[in-house]
Amino acid sequence: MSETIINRRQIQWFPGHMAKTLRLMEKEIRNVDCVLQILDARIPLSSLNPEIERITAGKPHLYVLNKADLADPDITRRWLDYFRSAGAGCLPMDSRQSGKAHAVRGPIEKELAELMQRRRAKGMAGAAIRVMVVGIPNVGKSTFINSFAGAARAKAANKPGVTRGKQWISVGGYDLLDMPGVLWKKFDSLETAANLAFIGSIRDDILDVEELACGLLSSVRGIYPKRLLERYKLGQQALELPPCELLLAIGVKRGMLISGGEVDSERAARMLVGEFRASKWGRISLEQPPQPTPTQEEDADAGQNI
Ligand SMILES: Nc1nc2c(ncn2[C@@H]2O[C@H](COP(=O)(O)OP(=O)(O)OP(=O)(O)O)[C@@H](O)[C@H]2O)c(=O)[nH]1
Ligand SMILES: [Mg+2]
Repeated sequence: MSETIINRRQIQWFPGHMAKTLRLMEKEIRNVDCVLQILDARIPLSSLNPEIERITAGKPHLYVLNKADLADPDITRRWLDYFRSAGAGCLPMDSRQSGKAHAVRGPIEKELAELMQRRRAKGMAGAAIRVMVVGIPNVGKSTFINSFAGAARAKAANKPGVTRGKQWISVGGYDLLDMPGVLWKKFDSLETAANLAFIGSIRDDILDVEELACGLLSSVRGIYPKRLLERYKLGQQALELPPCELLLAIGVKRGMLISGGEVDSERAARMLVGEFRASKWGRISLEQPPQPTPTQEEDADAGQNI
């Protein structure tokens, strides 16, 4: 993966307002009963923010694999197993469906059973459950809250950085705290950075769109080669091309030429990234759960067969 996906000019995916959000989170965490970390179902690990993990570690935690409608359903099932086998509450979600977010009520109330029991004993059974909704930018936190509320109570739009301050939204015995999206300072790998860029969590204006498109092609052709060939009516041999030549071949197929017959590679790149994000390539997961490591018994069994 190229290092230039994030424009060399200025690596500014962690602007001042994100540091401010982390400080706000540190303060507000004391005022909530539990945390919902919204992940992107297409990249559950790349979208899991280690800073959020650190700040929210002391509170009951539930993971929501949002935009599951865009992800490969088989891989999402494997991710659910992965989180659950690690003892973490986790459920898939399409937050664009009004009311669907109510699916978190059961798992939250199970997680908070003791707290609710204590409240009942004190005659405070009616007290609202306070939930902090956190995650990376553009992952769908505000849309999730709107789905829970059954109405457009929080501002949501398809670009990172829409929510700028905290907002409490009260609905049906719950107080939900909407927070601005936040990334972290140092990504552990270029792959993580690229995945976050592909799904639109890093502002596009600091990204090089052609590098972004080439990176996306490089990633997707390894996992879903047929989808690309079918969508852009390419022959099998196109898969042998380096990603940036594949981008040009797609530009030619789409008639995106400039004077002199050259391909308008920037336009082709924008089209590609836009089509991926709009799910025109079908339901795609860019990340798969790590393979389970064999247990010691399995190792021993395997040893007996040698
Ligand atoms: N397909 C699909 N789109 C979703 C889903 N949830 C949210 N979206 C879309 O994702 C975009 C971002 O949604 P927001 O709710 O504004 O995201 P956010 O996490 O609040 O973003 P910031 O406030 O910028 O951090 C919008 O275009 C939503 O319609 C989902 O489950 N499926
Ligand atoms: Mg928001």
